[in-house]
Amino acid sequence: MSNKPTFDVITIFPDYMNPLNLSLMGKAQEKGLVDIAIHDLRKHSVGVHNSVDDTPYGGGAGMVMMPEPWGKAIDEVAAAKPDLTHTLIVLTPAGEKFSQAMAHEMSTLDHLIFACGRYEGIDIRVTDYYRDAPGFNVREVSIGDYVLGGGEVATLVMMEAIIRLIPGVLGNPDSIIEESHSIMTQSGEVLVEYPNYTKPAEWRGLPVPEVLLSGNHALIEKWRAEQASARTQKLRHQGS
Ligand code: 6GU
Repeated sequence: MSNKPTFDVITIFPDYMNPLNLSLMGKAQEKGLVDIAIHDLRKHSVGVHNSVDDTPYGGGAGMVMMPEPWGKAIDEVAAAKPDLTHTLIVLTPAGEKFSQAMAHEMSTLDHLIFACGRYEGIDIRVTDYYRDAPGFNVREVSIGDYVLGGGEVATLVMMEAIIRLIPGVLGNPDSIIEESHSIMTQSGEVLVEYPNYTKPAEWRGLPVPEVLLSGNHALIEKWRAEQASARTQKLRHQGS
C-alpha cells in the first residue's frame, strides 16, 4: 500500500460519525495513520424540498434513497482520489456478513467509501452502476442478522475493526498477533478467548484461579488453551 488509507463516509447524518474522533480512531487520525472524511449526502439533494428519497416503484412500505444524490456524492469523493482504486462499501442487511477476515483484507486497501443507506435502502442501480465502473470495487456488507435504522452504526463497527489492524494504530501489535492465533480460524470463524483476571486476587468472594498466580508459564498456557476450547464448545452448542 503506497498511500495512507483513506475513509470517506457518505451519510445524511454526519453527526452520527462523531465517535470517529474518539479513542482508537481519533488517535489514529491524530497520528496521521489514516485520513477520514465525512460527507453530507444532503449536499446533493434534488428539488426544492432537498429530497434524497422517494416512494418505491411497484409500491410498498417506506421510502427508497434516490440514485442521483448518491451518484453525485460517490463521483465527487472518487474524483478527489483519481489514482486510487475505490472500494465502495454499501451497508445493507442484505449484504455479505462482515468478519474478522474481511476486516484484515480491508485494512490493506487504499480508499474505502462507505455508503450509509437509510429507510428501505438505496436504489439498487447505484450498486449495479459502480460494480461496472472503472476504478471501483463494490461490496455489499451487513454486520449481522438484525435490522438497524441505517448504515451509520454498521460503518462505525466496520471502521473500528479495520482501523485497529492498520500498522501503528495499536500501542501493542502483539495483541493482534495473539488474536490472529486465538480468536480466528482459517475460515474466519471466531474462537473464544480464555477468560482474563486482574487485581485484586479475590473480589466479592471470587478468587483468581490458582494457576494464574503460579508463575508456571507452561501450565498457564495449557489452562488458557483448555478454557478457550471449553468456552468455544459451549458457544457451538447453543444458539444457531
Ligand atoms: Cl449494514 N444496515 C442496516 N440497516 N441494518 C443492518 C446492517 C446494515 N447490518 C446489520 N443490520
